[in-house]
Amino acid sequence: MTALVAVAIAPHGAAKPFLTATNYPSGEYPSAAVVRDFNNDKIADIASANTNDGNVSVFLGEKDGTFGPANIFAVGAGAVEIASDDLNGDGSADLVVTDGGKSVYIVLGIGDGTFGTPSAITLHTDPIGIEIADLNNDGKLDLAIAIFGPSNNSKGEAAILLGNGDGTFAAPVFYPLSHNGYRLVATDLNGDGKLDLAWPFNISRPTEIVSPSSWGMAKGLFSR
Ligand SMILES: [Ca+2]
Ligand SMILES: [Ca+2]
Ligand SMILES: [Ca+2]
Repeated sequence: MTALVAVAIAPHGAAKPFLTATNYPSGEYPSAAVVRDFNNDKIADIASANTNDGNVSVFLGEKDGTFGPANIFAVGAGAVEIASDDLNGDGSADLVVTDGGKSVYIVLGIGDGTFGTPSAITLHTDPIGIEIADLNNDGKLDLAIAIFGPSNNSKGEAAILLGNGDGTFAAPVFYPLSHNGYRLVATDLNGDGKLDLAWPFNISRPTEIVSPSSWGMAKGLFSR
């Protein structure tokens, strides 16, 4: 078991201008985390994806900025990325987890900090980065998943899964990317009111990460 590191910011004017870290035990290799209010008490909570254990640790926030012990539940063979939003519109935050293998897991929140049984969506290879957004402007949240190819020099894909508004999704549609990439973001890049996708390229191509002009931009992707 390894630790998810949470930081407490030193009070304004405090003598030490450093952050103080508190370690909260999580699952093995917590590779990603998301902050959201999972028990609807208006206090931020943390959920971490624990890669090697294939589970998620949920830490409920306390009023004093500390967190309770992890509530851990299994998702699959791995858990490499995690994102959260209210996928079914019931007012409680839900989770999306990728396993880096072949699956994306949808985990609906109960609203008290616990979660239902994960449901798996199978993709053909290596789903990693997750973006939750209403990509087609129908008022229902959709998923864009960064599909990492079988090697660093492979070309990746974006998998688009349109939401049904109830926590289920239509079959994925795959769009080939010009290069590989771990993550993607959805934002309106050309100001036409429609979300576009952008992704930094593979870490083996560092100059393309630091220069925004070299990001792969999918303007008009969804009109193809
Ligand atoms: Ca909370
Ligand atoms: Ca929900
Ligand atoms: Ca939608």
